[in-house]
Amino acid sequence: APNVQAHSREKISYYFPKGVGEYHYGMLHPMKPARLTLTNRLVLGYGLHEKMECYTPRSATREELEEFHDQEYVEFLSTVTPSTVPNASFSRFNFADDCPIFEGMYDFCRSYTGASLAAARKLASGTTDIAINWSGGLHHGKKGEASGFCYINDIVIAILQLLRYHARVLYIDIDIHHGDGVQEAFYNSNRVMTVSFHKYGNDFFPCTGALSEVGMGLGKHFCLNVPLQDGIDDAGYVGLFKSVMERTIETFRPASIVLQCGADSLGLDRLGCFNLSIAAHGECVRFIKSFGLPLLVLGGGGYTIRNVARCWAYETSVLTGTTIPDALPSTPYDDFFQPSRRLHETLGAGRVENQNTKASLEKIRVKIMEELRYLHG
Ligand code: TV7
Ligand code: CA
Ligand code: ZN
Repeated sequence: APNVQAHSREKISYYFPKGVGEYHYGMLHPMKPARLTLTNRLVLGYGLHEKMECYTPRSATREELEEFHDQEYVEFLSTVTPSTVPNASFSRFNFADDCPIFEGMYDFCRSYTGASLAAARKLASGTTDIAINWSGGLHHGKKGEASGFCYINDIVIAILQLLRYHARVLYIDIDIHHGDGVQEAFYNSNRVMTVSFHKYGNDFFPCTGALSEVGMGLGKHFCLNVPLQDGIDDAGYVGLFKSVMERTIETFRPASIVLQCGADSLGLDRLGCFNLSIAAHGECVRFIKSFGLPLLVLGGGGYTIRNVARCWAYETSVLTGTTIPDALPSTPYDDFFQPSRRLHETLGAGRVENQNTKASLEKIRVKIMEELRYLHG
């Protein structure tokens, strides 16, 4: 029989907020919520919804946003509109080109955050093994400030929810940008370990995430950063990822894992400069799933939107343990996927020269293994 479902297959829950793909940051802005509609279409087109429990989550409430964010900041977010932008608040809360005030911005934030929170609650209650929210993962949001396309940090809010039930939570971030907002929120905590893989150097945003940032106070050694250079390839990235994450999970022994799957680490991304294939990105997800811990899977960056949708649809198949054909299903958005209409499009391997050498990656690996030895206590 095809697709053996006999023994202990994990339960997967999928959260897609109604209308989340219909918001617009502005025509020239690289963040396109429409990629979420595209992703959801591929997920449905492949029939993956039949392998999961699908939810249309409610939006987060103001109180839920204030679990992490300053009241004044949330008040500002909830009242400002494109036509009522007060100049002072503009600089105070860091609203500028990266974080424009667009129509429905507050509802957009409540929508993706509601989904991450519902997913976290489901995991905490032990009634699902894996929960997916591709609209979440906005890792730059700060307590009282917007940053890097992110206004509300749904990840921090979801982790705070998990911490009510779980002694230790591991956060992993494979977006090409440093997960600074999440790192900062838990920098002093020994209950949340944050690990980010990212491009570092030459003023690449947000310019944090050096190897030397390892946490402070009680949180010292509970933060890891893996700074990488342009053009990293599948073998270099996946090799380092597995080796670092295996040891981290073994030593930190988390009760649950939150995985931010930013797809701007793929080759050919509009803002990125790595060379990862969808298969390699998905292999990182498969590896984390293999530990069998409660897992919250979130989206994040990703700016070549046809590839973002391919990547997250593929990762949904990985998480549900389903083999899907390389030929994309037909959707109302077929034009987006021309000319190949294949899932595993070649993402211009070698477009960006690989500045990472075997030796440079090995040096990072050794440094991190040294750092992880402090965790044993
Ligand atoms: C999680 N890179 C978010 C990643 C956030 C990256 C940046 C842009 C950008 C913004 C635009 C735009 C852009 C072509 C690209 C120092 C600056 C330079 C604004 C123009 N085109 C995530 C944030 C990063 C906005 N910001 O991790 C409107 O690129 O580098 C910067 C800061 C100052 C502000 N300017 C860019 O993936 C979701 N922004 C076009 C229009
Ligand atoms: Ca990252
Ligand atoms: Zn990013």
